Amino acid sequence: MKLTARSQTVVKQNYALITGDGFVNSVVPGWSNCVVNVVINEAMGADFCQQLVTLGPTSSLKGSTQVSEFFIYAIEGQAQLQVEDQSYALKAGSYVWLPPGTANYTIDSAAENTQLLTFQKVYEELEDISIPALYHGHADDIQQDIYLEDPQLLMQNLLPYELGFDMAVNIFTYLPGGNLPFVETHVMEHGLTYLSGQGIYRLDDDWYHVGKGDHIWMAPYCPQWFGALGDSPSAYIYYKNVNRFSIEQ
Ligand code: UGY
Ligand code: MN
Repeated sequence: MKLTARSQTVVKQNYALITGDGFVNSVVPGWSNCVVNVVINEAMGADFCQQLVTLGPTSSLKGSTQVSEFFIYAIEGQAQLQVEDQSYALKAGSYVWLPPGTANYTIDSAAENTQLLTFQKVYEELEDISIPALYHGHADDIQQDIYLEDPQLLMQNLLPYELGFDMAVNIFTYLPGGNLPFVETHVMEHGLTYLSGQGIYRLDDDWYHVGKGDHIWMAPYCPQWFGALGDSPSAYIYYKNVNRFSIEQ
């Protein structure tokens, strides 16, 4: 099945669909010879930052995380991440979570057109829980769990489900015809990037045809639903704030 009526960028108070048609590059001090698209951040109303970074052989990204945690996922290509005396190969599907307080990181030695997706958020410390150490892995090594008892819906949790982590990053794969079983409305917000396939996303009372290369921000309580279209699986990677909801004021 071929579907061509893909949606264009829409930015609303409660959500944004960013399809890349309006991207303008941003300069990040310490990052050179790369293209940085700030897809979602506080200026939009979000409580985190999501960036798409395109690198090549002369790119060099140097920085420190300070009060934020920094999640990096390689969408395509390859590059090398250096933190202190450790080196990590980033190839399609690799990811790294850098804790707050990481003094010096460097990303370089990238292949042409390497694409990295990043999620950054100010880390919320808990009194009795220590901050996790750097965490890394590859999506191929993470098992796909059946989501809400529907074998059409496969969920991969890239980060451990432990109180030390206040963000979750998951890859959600829908087999052809799969859809969320209900319209979700929840306090957590999302930043999402399509990795493959296509489908219809409901955001508030609006419906969009979305697919590979599109990004979505969903504010807390934005009603959301997704149904996959086409004859190949549909997958997106998404951020969610977790583990820090309090009833104390
Ligand atoms: O984890 C979630 O809230 C997820 N099911 N939301 C979504 O895919 N829009
Ligand atoms: Mn959700």
